[in-house]
Amino acid sequence: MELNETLKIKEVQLAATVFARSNLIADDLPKIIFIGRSNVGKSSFINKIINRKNFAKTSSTPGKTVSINYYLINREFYFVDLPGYGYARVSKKEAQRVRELIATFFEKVKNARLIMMLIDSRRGFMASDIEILSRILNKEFRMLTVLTKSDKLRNSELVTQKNNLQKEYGLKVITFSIKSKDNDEKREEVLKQINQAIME
Ligand SMILES: Nc1nc2c(ncn2[C@@H]2O[C@H](COP(=O)(O)OP(=O)(O)O)[C@@H](O)[C@H]2O)c(=O)[nH]1
Ligand SMILES: [Mg+2]
Repeated sequence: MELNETLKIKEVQLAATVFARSNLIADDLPKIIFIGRSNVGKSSFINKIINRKNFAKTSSTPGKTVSINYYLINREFYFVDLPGYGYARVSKKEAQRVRELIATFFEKVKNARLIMMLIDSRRGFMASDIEILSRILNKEFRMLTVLTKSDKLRNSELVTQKNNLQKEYGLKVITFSIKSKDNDEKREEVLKQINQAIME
């Protein structure tokens, strides 16, 4: 496949659901990683990108997914769906378990090509995001920030939020809403970024 050609998602398989660090996938296939606070809209975003209705389970009960899900795409690379962090109503012990699982994942991951960090556009970066970000930036992973639920903000507010993140953190930022009419175009844009990350 050529660089810049749009990636086609032909096949998606749930390759693994991992609860313990000893079960993390250790192979060399390229990995596209999705991370964000719980309830940020990560499952909705992944479903849109892979074009499946409810492959990544969406839920109205935040803090439920404490596993790492690996979706094998076209038998070539993985989408890695990391557990949502920062949800106030889980126990301290559970929150700690999630942080440790994420930390171990980033220490051990092989061939991480792109990290998509999802941020609620109404909230911007929160303390728990910064904590995760500090781990990621240390490793110089390639990153794309996705401001989710953009339908909840006025366009001018969205632009301000986007510019802030770009200026303050030097991040590449896109906005996304499951309710927007342009999300097919957004999907194409994201697939292009993923393709580039895999090809390079
Ligand atoms: N208004 C709005 N709601 C969204 C959007 N994306 C997700 N949601 C809602 O936010 C809640 C959490 O979504 P989910 O994808 O399960 O988030 P996750 O916990 O990060 O995986 C659900 O009720 C979704 O319907 C969006 O773009 N706009
Ligand atoms: Mg989810």
